[in-house]
Amino acid sequence: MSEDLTKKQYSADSIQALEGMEHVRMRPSMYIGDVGVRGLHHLVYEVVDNSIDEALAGHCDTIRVVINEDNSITVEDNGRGIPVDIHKKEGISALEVVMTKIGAGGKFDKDSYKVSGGLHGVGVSCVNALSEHLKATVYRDGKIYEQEYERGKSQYPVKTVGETDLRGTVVTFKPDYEIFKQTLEYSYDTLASRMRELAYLNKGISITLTDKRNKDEKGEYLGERFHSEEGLKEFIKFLDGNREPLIDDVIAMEGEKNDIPVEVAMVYNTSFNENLHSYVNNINTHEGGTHLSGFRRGLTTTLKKYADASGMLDKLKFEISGDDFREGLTAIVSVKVAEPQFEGQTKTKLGNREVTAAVSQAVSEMLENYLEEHPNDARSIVQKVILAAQARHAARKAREMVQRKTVMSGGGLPGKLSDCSEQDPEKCEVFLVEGDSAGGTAKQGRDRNFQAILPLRGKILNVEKAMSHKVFENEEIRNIFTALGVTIGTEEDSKALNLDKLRYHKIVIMCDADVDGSHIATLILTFFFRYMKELIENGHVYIATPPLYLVKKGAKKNYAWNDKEREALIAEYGGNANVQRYKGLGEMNAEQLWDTTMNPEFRTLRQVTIDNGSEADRIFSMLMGDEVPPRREFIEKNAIYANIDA
Ligand code: 0RA
Repeated sequence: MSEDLTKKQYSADSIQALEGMEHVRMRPSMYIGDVGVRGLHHLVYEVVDNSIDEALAGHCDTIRVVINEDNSITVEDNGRGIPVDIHKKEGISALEVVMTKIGAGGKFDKDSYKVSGGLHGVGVSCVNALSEHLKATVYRDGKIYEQEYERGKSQYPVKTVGETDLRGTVVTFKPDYEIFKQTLEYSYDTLASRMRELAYLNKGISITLTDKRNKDEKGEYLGERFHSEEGLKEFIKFLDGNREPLIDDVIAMEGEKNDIPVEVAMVYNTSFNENLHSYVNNINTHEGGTHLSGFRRGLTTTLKKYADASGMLDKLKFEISGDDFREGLTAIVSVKVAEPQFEGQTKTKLGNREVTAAVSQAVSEMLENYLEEHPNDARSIVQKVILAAQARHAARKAREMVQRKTVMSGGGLPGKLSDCSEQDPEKCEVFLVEGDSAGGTAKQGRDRNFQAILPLRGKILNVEKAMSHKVFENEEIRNIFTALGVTIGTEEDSKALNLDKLRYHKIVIMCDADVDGSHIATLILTFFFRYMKELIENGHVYIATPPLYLVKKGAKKNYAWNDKEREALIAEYGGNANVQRYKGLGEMNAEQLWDTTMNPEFRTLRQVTIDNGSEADRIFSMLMGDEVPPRREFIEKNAIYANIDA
């Protein structure tokens, strides 16, 4: 390091900058969250964010993202181009400052919304530090400038490489294998859903995604262009495409309240789910916060006022609660906050107090207008709210039973649960097993010290289509609640989850490796997603992967999880091997099940994660239709392999 520096005679400040870059490489998770699949994709978002900022400042309208053949990424925009003149304080070009100084970020403009907190806004220099190689090309003032870096260190001063009429910035980076040890492979779908989301959140900007690793039958690269003229209104239509609308149109507004830009769009559908998605400066705020509280407040007060005045509530014998106004509601709240304070476990909860009133007022005005202009829709909404209130009333009894049973220690556990002896939840695992027979095998095969088995009867209830009291009345679902030690619902919030008494930190869904098994796994996942989302968010939910084949020859035998492995084994055994296809867990004996699927030393568990909340919501609403294949595909695609026992 010092050799490089003396050669180039960097100033003292840039030595500090380099040390900053070293720190990023030493502690990458502090900057990008993790060095797994998520962190890898985060690098792309970080670079794209800079181009989005340039677009929001009004200087660019097109962003191109390319996944190159070698899994490097190119992000190109038609903005002003990062300045290349010598930065007075640093004594090096502004481009180099942006690329190599932690915290410079390239956000010199005062009027752009600086993003701090969360994991965004750490700057393109972080991406540079974590890239084996990065090349920046700037089209500006008639010239093309270029600079390359390796692991964050510039390889030469910015040079002019040609002339041009164009303007813009192109960044190509290859994530460093020394940092991203788990995988270097980009997921097209993951990037596509984020780019789509960004296009909806920032209307008018065109974002293209091209995958140069794959060509279609016509020899063209896989790719999409994301562009929205109507923004959130279209986003809502996209999210709710698989649901039946209750009202004619999407209710939407856009404006500024107390200097805070607020955008809201919402619709009611005939489902029983509440789908609220909130964003601050384009960041999905999973944990909600003041903007979401403002939305809820505005919605509740306005609808309540309308419902009271309509006389439709006169015969109702109990109070309407806040929840009742949100059943069948899909809504997006997007605000831009100059200095956001992020709180919460994952730093995705907005803390700025002033935002609540701004959003609440915006929502009230928007809704009042809509209700006044659409009396039929207004009646439909109020009727839906009344129905929700009645159902909630009915569900209360069922839910209270779930609560009471769980509160009792020990004795309240479901009879079908074969518990483990270990008491420390962190060390405990529970397998949710499809069917009593596989449950029996699992019970014999497990390590009873730390592994519990809960057999589930056939197909559990599809919660996507059921009202919540049906869900709480369902025996299998009640068993899951009590076995896990999870309670739901308080007086204020009927959907609040209490995980304090969670009895197992690993919850493993173990189903047959076939279409039916995938269906059952999806039903269970749907239940977790709708009723115990934090369980997934906290990384407690896993899917077991039983093998598909047993390959035998003489005394030799081994398992295969896919066709490639099967063929490899056959080749290894010199052909002519006996291949048994496992159609279900039931075909394995206890020992085989332990060896392949349950033993922490050999098994592969797929950890279930939520990359993109709105996309997950859309997919669950889509998958719970009648077709099984997309369901299966979803499970295979969305659970990442994780060597969680390492
Ligand atoms: C600050 C000033 C100027 C451009 C940019 C930042 C800029 C940064 C990025 C990052 C990716 N794409 C970008 N495009 C532009 C230019 C100021 C000026 O020309 O007056």
